Parts: sequence; structure tokens; C-alpha cells
Amino acid sequence: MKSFAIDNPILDAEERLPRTELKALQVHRLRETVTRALKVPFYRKLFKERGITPDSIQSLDDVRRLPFTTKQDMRDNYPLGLCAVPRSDLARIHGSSGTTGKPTFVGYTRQDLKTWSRMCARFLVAGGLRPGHTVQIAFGYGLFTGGFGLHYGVEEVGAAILPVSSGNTARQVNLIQDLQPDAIVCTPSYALNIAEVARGMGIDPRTLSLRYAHFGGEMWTEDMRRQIEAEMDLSAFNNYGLSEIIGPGVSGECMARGGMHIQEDHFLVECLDPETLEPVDDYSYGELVITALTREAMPMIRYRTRDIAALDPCICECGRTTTRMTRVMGRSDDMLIIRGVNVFPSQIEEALFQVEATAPHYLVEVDRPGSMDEITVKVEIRPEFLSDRMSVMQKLREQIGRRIQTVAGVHAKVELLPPQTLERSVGKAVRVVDHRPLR
Ligand code: DLL
Repeated sequence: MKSFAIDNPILDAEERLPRTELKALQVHRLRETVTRALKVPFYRKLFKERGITPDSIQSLDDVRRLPFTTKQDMRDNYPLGLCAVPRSDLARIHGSSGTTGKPTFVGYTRQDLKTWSRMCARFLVAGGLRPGHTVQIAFGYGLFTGGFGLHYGVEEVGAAILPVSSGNTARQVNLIQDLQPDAIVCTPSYALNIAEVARGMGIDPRTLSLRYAHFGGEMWTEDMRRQIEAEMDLSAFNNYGLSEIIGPGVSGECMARGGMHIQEDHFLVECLDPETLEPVDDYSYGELVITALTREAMPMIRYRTRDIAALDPCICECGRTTTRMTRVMGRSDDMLIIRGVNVFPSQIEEALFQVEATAPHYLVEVDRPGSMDEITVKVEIRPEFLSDRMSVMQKLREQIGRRIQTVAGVHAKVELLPPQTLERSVGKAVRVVDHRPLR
């Protein structure tokens, strides 16, 4: 087993402020955010309708008086209508991939970029990165926030950067072999791809130099973590963020790995019932709604992320006092309703990992041939479990079907695929294809 950092540096005092001080800072910054948002016509109009001024914010509960912002609001104000600063004050523009419609853009001032680097540096340090390490960045560089966000985060820590970007997977493996980076940052599905390509090149990924991985940008499960850690002999840490708020850096895991510490001095996170929009209890799953407390260029108010997770306010053993969020279980818009049962792709992933014969490569297809939704789960089988005997394969199909029924509560059609059939991701993996006619 490779060795890991055991010291526990915490980068900023704000990460371990007593809760009362942290809350006071959040109230102060929320008021400043309202002041900045008044420069945006979209918010000015909404605030006027609701009679909101900066003085309306006296406590954190007052956030509930503020309006929500949605992806549609960003589209309606395309491309940069939600900016609170003149165009000449922007230092960078990033964008979301636009897989679900027109892309959206986010602007950053120079100060926003500094804040962002610091946010990324905090979770990288919490997850073991130290000056002197080398990090391979296998996130795409471009409009996507993953590449540049992590790049400057690693620089802020004082570690060395290998800015490879995503894709050309054999080259990623060669670079790891030749330059011996300590850590890699990418999506978890891309790490699996890299491990697989390495094996195809005759290299055991466990013998590579990587000791840490910082994964984010897509949903993954605890089983997926175990699998990648075993395949690559490294420690994998989860981090979360979204371009509308800043990019990576909203939250990330520490060595305790008991949830992701939210950088609460910069982000106010509510967890709401997506139907009623009322707060859910601590530890209960709901939609994360995030207010950016320090963004200069785009003061985002109560952004409805659609990400479903739960909040844990307990103080962590690492000494940070910030609230932690669980893994994102899925996006409310990825939730499938199959014959009245709510299913997240993460539940299907969990079920598949419980069957030894399956490889971690799958695709969920949804269709509605008649009046009922149906799901088909296509999953690759590990080579050693492939058989020419129909009865063996049929048994395996039934076993997987039963697991899905138990874990996700739905009946799914299961299709077994030979190894290497599904397309591999170099960024965010596509796990669900919805063939249903548009509702
Ligand atoms: O994916 C920012 C990012 C880059 C985060 C690199 C972490 C690492 P977007 O492209 O705007 O930004 O996509 C944001 O990705 O709303 C979640 O649905 C999903 N997501 C991000 N991180 C995680 C995670 C970046 N750790 C959307 N677990 C978010 C689950 C995640 N889902």
C-alpha cells in the first residue's frame, strides 16, 4: 500500500470558525450580496416587487425572503445579463456544457478568480495535496470550469501542475509513467477509463505513481470509490461544484471522508423539498439551493441546483466546523419515475456493483412503448464471467434484475454486454438515455 499524508493542515481560519461567528459572517455577506445584486436588472425588479433591500437581511432565515434563480433565468438573460459589473471588469468567462439546451455563461472578476483558486486549494489540501506534489489535470481545459478551476487551485497550494486536459487516454498513462505525478484530478468515470487503458497497455494501474485522486463533476457512488481505489491503489476524494455558482470548489472531502465540507464563508447552502420548497430536516435528502456570498461578477441568489443531497451539521473530526453535504444522489431532473416509483441512476449503479460479474460500465435506457415507462439496463460483464451457455447468462441476467428490484424498487430489463462495448467517457459519463417522447 502506498503511504499517505497524515498531518492535517487547514488552509484558512474561516474553515474552523465557531458556528456563531460563521453565521454572523454569512449574514453580513448575504446583505452585501443583496447590495451587489441590486445592480442586476433581473434581481432589481424581483427585489422591488418583494420590497427587499439589504436591510431586509437581519438573520440567516431572511434568505427565505429572497427569490430563487433557475437555469431558465440564466437562459432568459443570455449571455451575461446576470452580471453585476461592467464588461470591462470581467477577467474570465466560463460556460456550462449546454447538454440540456443552450449553453450558459458565467463571468468572473479578478477577485472572483482569486477566491475560486482558494476554494479549490482548500479542498485539495483537505484531501492530502501538499506543496511539492505533482498533479495531473485530466479535466478538459476550456469553457468547462473543471480544467482551469483545478489548475489554479493546484497552483495556489504550491504543487506542480501537469496540464494534460482530458482525452488521449494512452498518452495520459504514458505521462503518469514518465513524470510520476502524485495525484490526478478528473471525473471518476474517466479514472476508470484510464485504468482500463493502462491494463490494455500491459501496465497494472496499481503500480502507477498516483497516491491521491480528486474526483468531481459527476455522480458516483461509494462502491465506485472502492472499485477505483482497489484498481489504482490510491485514495479518492470527492469534490462538488457547479459553474453557475463558481465551478469546482463549493465543497470537498477531508481525510475523514464523511461528507464534503461546504465552504460556508463563501456559499450559503439550503436543502429544500423540491416540491414544496420548504427546508428539509438535517440528514434528509432535498434539493441544494445555493447563494454565492462573495461573487462580484455574478451574485447568484438561491440558485436551484437540482442536485439532491443531505446536509450534516455535526462538527467533523478533522477540526473544520463547516457543514458537510453527502454525495449527490442524483439530479432531480435525472430522477426517473418508473410506474410510480422514483429511481435515481445512482441506485442502479449501487445495485450493479453488488453483483460480482458486472463491470462498472453501464447505461440506463428509458422508453415508453405504451402508456408505461420501461427501463433497460445495459451492463458489461467481466471477461471471466462470460459464458457460451445461455442458461448461465440467463441466470446472471435474473440475478442482476433481482438486485435492481431490491435496491431501486423497480423492474428493469437487463441486457448483458461483452467487455469494452459501451462508449468510454473522457469527462462526464452519460449514464441515462431517455427515449421517451417529449412530455
Ligand atoms: O462540473 C464543476 C466541477 C468540475 C465540479 C470539476 C467538480 C469538479 P458543471 O459542468 O456546471 O460544473 O456541472 C455541475 O455537475 O450540478 C452536479 O449535478 C454535477 N456534479 C459536480 N460535482 C459533482 C459531484 C462542474 N462531486 C453539475 N458529485 C452539478 C455528483 C456532481 N455530481
